[in-house]
Amino acid sequence: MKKAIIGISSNQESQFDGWFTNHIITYVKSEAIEAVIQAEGLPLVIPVTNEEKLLDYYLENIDGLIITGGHDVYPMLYGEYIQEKCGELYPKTDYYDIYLIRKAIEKKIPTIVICRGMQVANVAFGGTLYQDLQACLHTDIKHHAPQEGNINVHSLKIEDNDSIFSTLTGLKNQIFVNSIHHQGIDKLADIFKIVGKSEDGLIEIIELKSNDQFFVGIQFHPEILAVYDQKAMLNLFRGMIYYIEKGRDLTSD
Ligand SMILES: [Mn+2]
Repeated sequence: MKKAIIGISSNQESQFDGWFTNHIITYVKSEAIEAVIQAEGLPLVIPVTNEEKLLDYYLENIDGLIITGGHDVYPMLYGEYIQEKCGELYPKTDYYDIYLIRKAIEKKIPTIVICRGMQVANVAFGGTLYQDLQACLHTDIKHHAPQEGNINVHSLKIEDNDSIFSTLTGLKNQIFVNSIHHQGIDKLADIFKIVGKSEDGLIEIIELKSNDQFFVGIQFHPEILAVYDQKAMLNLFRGMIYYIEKGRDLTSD
């Protein structure tokens, strides 16, 4: 049986020391790849490029897409100047992610956008971001807990128990999640609906208002929780692959 090919977006970073000093490294967090493998999909890392024809070729050949985390989104893309607490920017990945997300939704490719992936999806459709949660939202919740990536550090209220997220994970009402972010969604783009919020009101799970395609946006990191043995989160990735396979004629492979 042919496996579902899941495109995984990558990131780039300039190296200032070590073996690759003065080189640019392309990377993906291993848990995103591992979650797809555990869900029995075939991960295909998509290189960072602004060559639209090349990205189109990837989009033609993938069955599903995962947009992973990375740098902060360039504030000019949502009409703001850079504020003091804004983090490191890398505009090349902004254009790359926005191109992939817009095309994936247009082509109805099943898509999960994670962390910065959800933020950049919101920007791609006209939404805005908090450049720094402590500075903008004055929250007491520990959203930036990078040392505890495999631990659930704050709660979320699920506002839509019939969402794709709740249906696939079985998680409803109140859940606990990890948190490795300092930015977040401010104004939500019109095409999305809120599925889950943290106690301070920050949007942490979104889906499309139109229910005719598979799209889930998540501010926390289900791929890390999935590989740290949280079955419910692995079921999100399994569910995407099941959704893809159900729609394909598997007997022809
Ligand atoms: Mn959070």
